[in-house]
Amino acid sequence: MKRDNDYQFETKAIHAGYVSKDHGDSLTPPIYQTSTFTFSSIEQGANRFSGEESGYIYSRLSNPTVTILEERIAQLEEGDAGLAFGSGMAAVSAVLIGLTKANDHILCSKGVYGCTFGLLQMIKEKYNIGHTFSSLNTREEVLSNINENTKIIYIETPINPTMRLIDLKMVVKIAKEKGIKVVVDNTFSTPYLQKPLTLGCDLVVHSATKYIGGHGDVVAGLVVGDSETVRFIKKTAQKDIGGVISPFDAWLLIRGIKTLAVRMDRHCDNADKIVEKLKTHQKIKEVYFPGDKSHPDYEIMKNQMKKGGGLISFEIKGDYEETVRVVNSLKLIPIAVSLGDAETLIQHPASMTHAVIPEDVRVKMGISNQLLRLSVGLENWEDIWRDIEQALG
Ligand code: LCS
Repeated sequence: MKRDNDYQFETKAIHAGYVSKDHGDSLTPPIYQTSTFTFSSIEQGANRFSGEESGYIYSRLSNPTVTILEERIAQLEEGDAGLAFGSGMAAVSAVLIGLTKANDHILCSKGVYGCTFGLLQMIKEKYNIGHTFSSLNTREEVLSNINENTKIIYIETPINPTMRLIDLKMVVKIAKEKGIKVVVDNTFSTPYLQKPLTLGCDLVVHSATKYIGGHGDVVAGLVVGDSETVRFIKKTAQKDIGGVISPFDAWLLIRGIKTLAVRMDRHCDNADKIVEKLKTHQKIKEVYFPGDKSHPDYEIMKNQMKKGGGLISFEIKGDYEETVRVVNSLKLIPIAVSLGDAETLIQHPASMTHAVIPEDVRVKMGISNQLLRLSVGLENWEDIWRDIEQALG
């Protein structure tokens, strides 16, 4: 299907970016499992390298299966162009390194995935690209943390794992006045629930390992934005650094995306039901879920997300030992990092995904030793709840 903005999300998820007659009439996109492409003559090879003739050269530069994926995610995020990577961190690092140089500054949401935190530390130490964490929850808070070297405002919303949200329209307004790019990690929401580019943000990044793939069988990343910026990132921070995706992994994502809308609806419905149960259980101290009316950012959720998502964080009443006891008593729900899979997964951010963050910083970010993160899967919600209830008991 060529670009047709009249089609709805669910239709684009299945057809966008693929024309079967260009691929031997195959209904399903083929896996072009090849490292390189042949030229009919030395002149053609030279013309492909110079860009005079379009066409494939070598799979680190581009590959037909990967192209289908890139066009599909671009259409779903409503951006001009997409770029696929071998992991979410390859995508995040390509954007942050590609759009900055030494002495620049990144303003970042107070709370990001642990390895993004680690990356920010590393580029500060090695290249003097500084950063500041801010709640970004008021105009004053955003303005007071911008300096003349700020090039990027980097946002997770919902934030992993505190589940706080950031008002993207409010941040975009300031960023546009100051000429700063806004980059949103849309991993938790997916374009089905939230489309940052339509709110004026400049780039979206994904750990496609999560809901986009949806089946826990691939590690991958994606970037979407305007053609010029995406081309620049490809040239400066993908082509020569090399964090590309394999054709097979691209194919797994194309397959996963077909069911994104139906999966997200089920993840969200299941999460809504589990939250209601958790909230009334006497062993639960606090539940953090943006789809819940009592969440401090519920109004932001209503404005910029379709639903609350499939992730819930919560704290158990009692100490760390009690938290350990509950988690180790689960029978159905695996203890595992990652999220967005068919299987419900539980993890302990303080000792797992966010363990690299020093304890004092981590606690200030809202990640206590009692905090657990549940990625609600696609199982029958009553079975999920039965397992949690017996573990709490
Ligand atoms: N951004 C977010 C919001 C993430 O949650 C992750 C991984 C990444 C980027 C990096 O993506 P990756 O390279 O792993 O594809 N988050 C993980 C998590 O919460 N548990 O395990 C991995």
